[in-house]
Amino acid sequence: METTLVLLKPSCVNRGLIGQIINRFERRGLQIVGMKMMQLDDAILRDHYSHLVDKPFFPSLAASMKATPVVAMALQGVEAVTVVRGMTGYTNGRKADPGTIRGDYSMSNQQNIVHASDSIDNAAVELARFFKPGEILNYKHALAEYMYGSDEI
Ligand code: IDP
Ligand code: MG
Repeated sequence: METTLVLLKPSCVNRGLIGQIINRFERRGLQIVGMKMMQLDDAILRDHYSHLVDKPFFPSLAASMKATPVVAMALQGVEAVTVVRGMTGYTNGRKADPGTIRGDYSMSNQQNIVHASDSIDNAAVELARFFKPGEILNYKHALAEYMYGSDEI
């Protein structure tokens, strides 16, 4: 099992899409093991987007991520990092494939609805950044045996 971080960005919150996006993850069979709303600040955004702090669009990106609280989610499943990244789609919503979240809900390179961790290592770092110890809750998924073959879990 892997656990990955998803952020429902202000572009999702403001457009009233929280429920629709959470529904996609539940429908796929990902287990929600952590979820909360939080208001991001510059310090956490500089860490979270450390690979982008020197880009000219960073101030605009940071402002967009502070526009409303975000919903932080920890999602668990077999190969959850790759599965969720695939569901998220290409960064630029205009280029993202239909059927992905960004390809279905976004026309923007920046206001692209969701963040998803891009590797197992980054998922661990990002989950620790957004969730305190004890906020990720492991519990038995009642239907796990119907969602996976017995040799997959
Ligand atoms: P990702 O979210 O698909 O992993 P990253 O390259 O890690 O893409 O960029 C993080 C976020 O920064 C993107 O989701 C998007 O909101 C924003 N971003 C990336 N590139 C640009 C850009 O060229 N202009 C404006 N915003 C950008
Ligand atoms: Mg990224």
